[in-house]
Amino acid sequence: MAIREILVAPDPKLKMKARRVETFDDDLRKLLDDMVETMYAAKGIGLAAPQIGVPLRAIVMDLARDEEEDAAPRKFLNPEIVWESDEEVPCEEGCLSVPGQYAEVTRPAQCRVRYQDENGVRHEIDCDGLLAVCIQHEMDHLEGVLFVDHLSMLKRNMILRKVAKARREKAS
Ligand code: GNR
Ligand code: NI
Repeated sequence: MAIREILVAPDPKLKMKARRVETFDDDLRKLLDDMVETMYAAKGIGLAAPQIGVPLRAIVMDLARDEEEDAAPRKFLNPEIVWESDEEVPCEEGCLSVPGQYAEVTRPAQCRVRYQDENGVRHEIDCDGLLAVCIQHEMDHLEGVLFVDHLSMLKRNMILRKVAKARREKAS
């Protein structure tokens, strides 16, 4: 396993549409292991492959990663939203690719997601609460969309400027 570098906005690779996973082999499972390790190292609750520069429709998630022993990483390949609620809820979101910045995003409160696991087996799950928020946030990454793209241009630019400034200060 290896910790990979997480790309930070405005990296153009974060804007690309990811392609479907077609081959469920050891290379894919190794990628997913690296994603899980990278997510834990960064203290995130989810990570999408494009965030480490891999343009594949692959997501890992662990909403309960506070207790080390209870580590229960979930893996979602080729996820598709097959239903979403009319009801929407606001949630304060952050993103490992937009470090240190948080803003309220409104999304459907519940959704049903069809996906494949790391062996290619198909599943469907009903999501609500933080799981619904996180899976929609991760699926956005597969379309090249960041949470800041859901905000007004004013708020988005303010956040992206802060990220760029923090980055310049870190580099110097
Ligand atoms: O770690 C993360 N926390 C989070 C909090 C609220 C809404 C979404 C997220 S996902 C984020 C990790 C990340 O950037 N995944 O793409
Ligand atoms: Ni993110």
